[in-house]
Amino acid sequence: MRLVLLGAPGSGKGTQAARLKDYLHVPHISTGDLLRAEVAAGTPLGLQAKEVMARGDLVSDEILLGMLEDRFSRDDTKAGFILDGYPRNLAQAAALDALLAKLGQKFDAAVQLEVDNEQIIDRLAGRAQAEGRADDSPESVRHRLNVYDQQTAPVIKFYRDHGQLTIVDGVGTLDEVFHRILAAIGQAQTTA
Ligand code: B4P
Repeated sequence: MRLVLLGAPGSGKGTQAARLKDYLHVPHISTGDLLRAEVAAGTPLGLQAKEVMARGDLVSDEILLGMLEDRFSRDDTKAGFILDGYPRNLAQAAALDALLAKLGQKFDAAVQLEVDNEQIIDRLAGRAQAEGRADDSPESVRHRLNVYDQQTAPVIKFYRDHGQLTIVDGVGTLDEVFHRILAAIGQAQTTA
């Protein structure tokens, strides 16, 4: 299964991708996690990304594509993947198409988790308290939501226009959202 998970910041992409990975036995590729690992390791790339992420802006397309090509060069992605946090603008959507075409792959579904802004602000305020992530400050969250509307919403429209989009209600318990995603991608559990 090759899945692209879309949704506003805090919509639960990372949370659900972690569960989907265990269920579908494919790697979870989170561009946010890849970037945070670079920041934590203090690499030149991480130093470049740190301020941009804290502000809530998007890190450059060039850096992201390099990271993604590197990750996709690993053998574990041949059986499938859950891509979380990419693409975030139309240039990245085109780059993803080109990368997958080069690898002779296509994704099976682009799933958008829909959550209203009020709920997102609440969730990220909770995570700010629990984890202290710099980009979960109220100011940065507001900015991230604007960036999402301006740059990522066109990607949703692009996939919708191409008949590749599946929308899932992201409000509910973690289990409820998880089972909605499985149903939407035709992988619902068939327990006796
Ligand atoms: P990401 O790491 O992608 O972060 P996110 O959008 O905040 O996370 P997500 O939607 O996964 O939310 P989560 O499950 O954690 O990006 C961070 C930054 O990295 C970006 O702002 C950007 O700077 C950079 N970046 C990443 N990808 C990039 C790209 N392609 N191009 C350029 N820059 C890029 O959930 C959030 C919270 O909600 C958690 O606390 C969770 O516990 C809670 N939650 C989840 N599901 C819930 C539910 N059903 N009910 C209640 N709470 C729930």
